[in-house]
Amino acid sequence: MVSSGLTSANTVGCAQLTSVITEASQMFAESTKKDLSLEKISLKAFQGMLVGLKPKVRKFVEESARLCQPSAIHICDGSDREMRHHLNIMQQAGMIEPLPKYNNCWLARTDPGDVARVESKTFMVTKDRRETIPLPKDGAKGLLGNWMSPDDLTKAIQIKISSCMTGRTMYVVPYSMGPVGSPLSKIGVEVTDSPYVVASMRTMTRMGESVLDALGDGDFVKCLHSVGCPLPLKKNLVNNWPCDPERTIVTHVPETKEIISFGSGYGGNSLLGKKCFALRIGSTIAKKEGWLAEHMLILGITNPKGVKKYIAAAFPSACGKTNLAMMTPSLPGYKVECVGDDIAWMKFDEDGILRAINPENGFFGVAPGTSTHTNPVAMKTVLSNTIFTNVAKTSDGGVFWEGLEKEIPNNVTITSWLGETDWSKESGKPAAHPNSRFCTPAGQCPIIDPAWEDPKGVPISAILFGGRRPEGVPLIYEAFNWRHGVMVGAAMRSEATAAAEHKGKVIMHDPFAMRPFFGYNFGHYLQHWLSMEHRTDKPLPQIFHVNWFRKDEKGRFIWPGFGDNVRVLDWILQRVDGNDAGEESAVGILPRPSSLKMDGLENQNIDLDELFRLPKDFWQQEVRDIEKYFTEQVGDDLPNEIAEELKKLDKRIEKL
Ligand code: GTP
Ligand code: SPV
Ligand code: MN
Repeated sequence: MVSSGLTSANTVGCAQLTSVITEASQMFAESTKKDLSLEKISLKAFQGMLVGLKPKVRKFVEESARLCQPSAIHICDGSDREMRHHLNIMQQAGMIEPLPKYNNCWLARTDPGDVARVESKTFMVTKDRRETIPLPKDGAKGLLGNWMSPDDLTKAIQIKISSCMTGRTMYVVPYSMGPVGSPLSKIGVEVTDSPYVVASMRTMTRMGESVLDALGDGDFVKCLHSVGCPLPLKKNLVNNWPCDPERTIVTHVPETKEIISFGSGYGGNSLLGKKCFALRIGSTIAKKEGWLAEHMLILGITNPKGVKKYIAAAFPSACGKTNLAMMTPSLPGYKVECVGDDIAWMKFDEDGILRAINPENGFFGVAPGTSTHTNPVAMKTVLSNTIFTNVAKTSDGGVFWEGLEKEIPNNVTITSWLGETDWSKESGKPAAHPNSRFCTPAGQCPIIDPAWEDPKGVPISAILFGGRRPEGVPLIYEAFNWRHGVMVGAAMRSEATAAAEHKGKVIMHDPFAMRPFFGYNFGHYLQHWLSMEHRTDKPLPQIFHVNWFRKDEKGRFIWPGFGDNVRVLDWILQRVDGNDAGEESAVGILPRPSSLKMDGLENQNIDLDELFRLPKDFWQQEVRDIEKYFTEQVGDDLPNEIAEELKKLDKRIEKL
């Protein structure tokens, strides 16, 4: 695994890792007596273009092909014609079907064993374990990511990926995270045997020829993805959806900038530009280069006076990022525009202003709960050029999911995501999978921000943290300062959702909404966030914590949420403006009475006292839980500043 003898000056006696893919393909070549020449593969496909690739990309593609043994290679140009071709292939294979009610929309149904990210099978690979995860203490099981050694990676993947594409086409997907050519953008090349992944990457990233041109012979993130079902099949597919859930593994090597994902064709497991590159590998690059790669939406908000600010917000998976990013404000005179709904790359510009780009090009949004009432903008966005996955369909060629009950014609019948015809609510089962999603081009969003592709990014005035907290956590509070804000991010917790394989609604720690996406040791990540204070002489964005999900004793949400969240954003704008709209509390700065605009909600009986109540016993327990989490999970890697901030919180709560 480790290359012999070569020691680079900046790795202090530690040999550099060689490319896992190079090594695996060499080992495969040595271990088999087969003819691994590419001629017979490439003649069937795009020989001319393979020859036309610049040396680094070509080497990667050829090594991947030797290792995975596809029967053809297709180098994607990113054109409309090519997209139609891939949709055709999938339709013929029975992987997708058209949704004639809309324009160029499609329904894919996965194998029910392949419906969400598999965090337990996702690994970061470094020589030193501590680089990836803090040492858990007191016998605790580490919950801040999974580490694997380079040697174990070789063992884990060698057999799985050797010949894994036999009989299939290997697609080569060159893609840019961020506008092509922006100084904030980064390039990846994904080889995959899934046309679904190709079509989805075409929507979610800038993909194709222009990216190869921008890349030249430069470095890129190498992404190898396989559904793990070589032909002929060993067992029948379910829903014509190839995957191998029992053997699924998703691995990342920051040092060599490689991602290898095997066995799953869905979501963050397979669209490797998203969580794998933009967050896991991205956060390691950001650490080195002095910027931030975060699981955050970015929105622009204009107040009735015409003043516009940009806000970034980190909520865990399925906790409201897409909805906030596309919000239709219920207060008159406000306008929200969307820059991104899931990921933000943020960097200081030459003036010391923190600016953000959305590295993505599309939305991979949660379907259930999306409706013309909750998110009319998303509903308009998905009417064309969208691939829906694991939603239900209606007999008139449309889609259905939980939350759309009032929006489908009376006379239609519903087929559930599992293919049950004549589905009804009485079955007691959901029509759509809770993690069913739409994959739709961002440029189609009716409120996409005019600056969403600005290569410089947009200036960030406020950063929000939040989660699903049924109890105790107020609707909004502001951190006293940056350090306190970093502690608030570190202490984030939320109810588990269906976006990953967790069961039930337990409250989980999810610091910075990044728990499943940290590319390196969370303690070092905190240090990196703290260091932002010293990287600029301009004011940093103000930090806030929001909770749309507090419930009453009957389990009902006590805040209307969605478009009414603009009332909270309005208060944030007042604070950013320096208005005296807040008062100190034990947890942070709360809105002064009447500074939260409630006009128009008079008939809804909203219990503001309950929304902002700080129960002493709850907060004492909260501090104890966070302290335990920090001690057990982060241990010696916890920065002192964070431990001190938690102590200060504890003291303030004592006085409640
Ligand atoms: P990922 O794409 O997994 O990262 O999720 P996300 O953070 O973008 O979450 P999204 O906006 O898709 O919301 C997930 C679920 O939460 C949907 O079912 C929404 O309807 C629901 N939701 C979003 N905002 C609110 C809110 O303000 N109040 C309530 N009650 N539910 C909300
Ligand atoms: C999330 O889980 O936060 C998502 C969906 O955005 S996935 O792309 O599958 O990670
Ligand atoms: Mn997400």
